Amino acid sequence: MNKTIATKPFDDQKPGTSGLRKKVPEFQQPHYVENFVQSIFDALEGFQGKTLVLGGDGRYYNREVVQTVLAMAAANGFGRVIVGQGGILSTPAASNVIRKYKAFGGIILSASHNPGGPHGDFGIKYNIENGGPAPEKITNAIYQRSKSISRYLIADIPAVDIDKVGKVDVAGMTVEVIDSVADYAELMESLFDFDAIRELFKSGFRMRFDAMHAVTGPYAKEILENRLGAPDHTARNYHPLPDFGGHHPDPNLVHAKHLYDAMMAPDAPDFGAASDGDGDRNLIIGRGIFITPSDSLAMLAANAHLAPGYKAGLKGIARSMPTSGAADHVAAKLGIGMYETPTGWKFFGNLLDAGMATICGEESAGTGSNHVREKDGLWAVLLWLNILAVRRESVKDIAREHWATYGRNYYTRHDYEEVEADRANKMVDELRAKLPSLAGTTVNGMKIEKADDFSYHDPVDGSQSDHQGIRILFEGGSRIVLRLSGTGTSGATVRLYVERYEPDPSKHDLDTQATLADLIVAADDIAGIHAHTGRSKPSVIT
Ligand code: VG1
Ligand code: CO
Repeated sequence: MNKTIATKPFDDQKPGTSGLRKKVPEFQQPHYVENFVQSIFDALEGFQGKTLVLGGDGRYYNREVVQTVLAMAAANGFGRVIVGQGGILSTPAASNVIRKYKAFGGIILSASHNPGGPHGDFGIKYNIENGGPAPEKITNAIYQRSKSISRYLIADIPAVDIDKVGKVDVAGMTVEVIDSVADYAELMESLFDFDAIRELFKSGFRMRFDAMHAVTGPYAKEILENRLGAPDHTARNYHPLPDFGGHHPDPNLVHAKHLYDAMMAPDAPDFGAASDGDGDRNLIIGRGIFITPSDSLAMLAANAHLAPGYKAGLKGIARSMPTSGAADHVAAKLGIGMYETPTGWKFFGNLLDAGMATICGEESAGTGSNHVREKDGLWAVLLWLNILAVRRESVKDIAREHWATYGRNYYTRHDYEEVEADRANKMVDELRAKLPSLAGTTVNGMKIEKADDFSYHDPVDGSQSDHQGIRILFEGGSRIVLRLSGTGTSGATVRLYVERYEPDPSKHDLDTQATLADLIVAADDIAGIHAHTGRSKPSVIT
């Protein structure tokens, strides 16, 4: 039986860079989840009788919310829900399932790289029929709806068994529980030369993949060890845990420091990688060398034709604005289009759908292609493996040769986390007010060529997104970018992105922080980061 429950709006259900993210106790408030899910459904049209895909990264509260969404999808008139077994689907796997089974859309339960557990973070995100995150037009409609919602619809049903693969009828709707890994593994086999990678492992090549107790564990175990023959223990921390073992499932040099240290040791394996909570990010470290995500995007783009799925070449490359320009040099050499979008994967969807871009990436360890409409951590790892299997060179040699060919974009990001929101906003407001007067001035010995607040005009649907990050461009091509995070759940996170291009191969072995020190000082001179935030140094440097 379907019930209509009266409710009152919450005023804070505005989706951020990637869905609605809040602390678990906030999601546990009565009606909080239901209001947001109903707001999603109310913002959509034409899903009666159609299919919804549902899954999450297995974090705390995942299983409870899966049941709520099932009961609400039935009451709202969906014909079928495809659920990952145990409520598990990595974000890229969910994107694939939406596309493969021609679903109307999907709900992904994840707060990605944010910590989990009873006091950690939870998140809900809606993806559209192309498998990608809902564009701003829809996320804005969801938010508007959440501010006026007065009722939600829910079926009065017992909990559905989501642990057994198979189909059941639930209040007139079909619930189809699928193996969480199989479709994704099959897709990866269609893109990469698994025989060549198997040979690579047979030759004694060793890798370490750290799933960080998050969703990629079962995917990595199946693909790397079972299908590609990598030895046992290649996948580490591969049991997904609701609280990620108490760790922060963000594969960066702070939270995956153990992997970094192992890769810098004398007995390091050939290749190291890690992924985040929901499986869409990747960290790539060769023996003795960390590859920045921006460089990884450029190196993957330059070598993608070595993998069967990309042997016809790339149509174009897209990167988010704060991502370094390393990939731009590759696009220029290949003579293909290069697109610069705001932060967040939702902005790549149109370019991928229109066939304008084949590979996309973000500096935040996100890389992906037109095979799905999300960034994809294991995909990036497998593309690296395919390239290594063909080239049979070390990661370090590949990087060196890449920089010698294209020049090196030294790059770092400094995050100031959990800053008081008022102080962070004041800093950005003051900086914005200063922008028109900056061009032509000299800061810390460097001349500013241009300063603006990035606006994106989508070339496919013509939509406009303003205030996407402040850019200060110096003469000679160096730049600093500053923006506030849209994924945090407490206070504000200030992100400072710093970049300098170095064409001279004799200067490709320098320390990144030292090389960028003058720009980092300039950034503080211009924005007053330390004075405004009250912090003397960043919380995370990547
Ligand atoms: C961050 C990253 C951004 C990424 C987003 C979602 O956003 O900077 O590049 O797309 O997280 O990644 P923000 O607004 O905090 O800078 V994930 O792995 O949450 O899906
Ligand atoms: Co993620």
